[in-house]
Amino acid sequence: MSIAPEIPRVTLYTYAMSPYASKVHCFLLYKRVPFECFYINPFRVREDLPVGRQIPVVTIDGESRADSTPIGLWLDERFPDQLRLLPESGAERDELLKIDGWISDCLIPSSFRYFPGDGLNKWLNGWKLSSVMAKTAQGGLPLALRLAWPYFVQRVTFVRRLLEIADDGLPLRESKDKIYRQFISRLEGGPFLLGRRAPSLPDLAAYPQFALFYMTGFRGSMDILDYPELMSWLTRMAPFVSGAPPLVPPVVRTREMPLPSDDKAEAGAAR
Ligand SMILES: N[C@@H](CCC(=O)N[C@@H](CS)C(=O)NCC(=O)O)C(=O)O
Repeated sequence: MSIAPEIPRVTLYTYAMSPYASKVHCFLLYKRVPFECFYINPFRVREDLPVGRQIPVVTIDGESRADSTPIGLWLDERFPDQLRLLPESGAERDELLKIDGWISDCLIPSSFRYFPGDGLNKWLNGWKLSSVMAKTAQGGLPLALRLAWPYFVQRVTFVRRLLEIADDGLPLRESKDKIYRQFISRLEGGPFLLGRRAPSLPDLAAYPQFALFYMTGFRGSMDILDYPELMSWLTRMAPFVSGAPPLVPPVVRTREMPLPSDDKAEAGAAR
């Protein structure tokens, strides 16, 4: 009698709007690994997170790892028969990891500045963030805290650290233009980053940094529409990060990302 192989139980501990956790969410969707999301309540991190104090954490059959990029490398090790996030070795792997480094150390800190943004947007996007948290985090958030969120979030230590990194001395719109063009230059004219024909770890790390804010309706998120190369790449990426659980839960989704007109053909061609 043959025994069917056990499917490992995979859990992603996340916040719906965490740029780092959403990287890992896209890794799992791309690899088509079945998983579930545990949306942490920011006031229960110590109690509910299996290791450490930072989101994301992934648990596979009781073994837990933190930190988005090391989690990606671990997923390739643990699920070698699924699509790979990176080539096993070689110069291309190193170059792709360098781009991921730029995403983690430059694009993501900048997102913490661009969303909320300046002036009135700081408040409106701050409330948007607390509303998404309240609708997704286990146990929700008390109303008083939701109202104070735009003030409170800017004072959280790790957010302050990221905002310092993001401060390039430029006005917000110019800074965004610079960073978006730097991203486009890393496509090297190709369908995917580094001019590759298929997505890899940094494509999956970058996708949510544009899509999350757009799909949840943050003010300023529609600026991506001014960059045709960026929009074409986002459109090509969409079929690779479809699936369940969705990157943006329906309860907080206000817009859809564009899909290729013939998405199956495009996804098939690139694989
Ligand atoms: N290097 C980590 C950074 C993760 C991170 O900063 N996560 C934030 C949420 S987006 C967090 O949990 N911060 C809490 C803290 O640093 O105390 C990664 O790539 O996963």
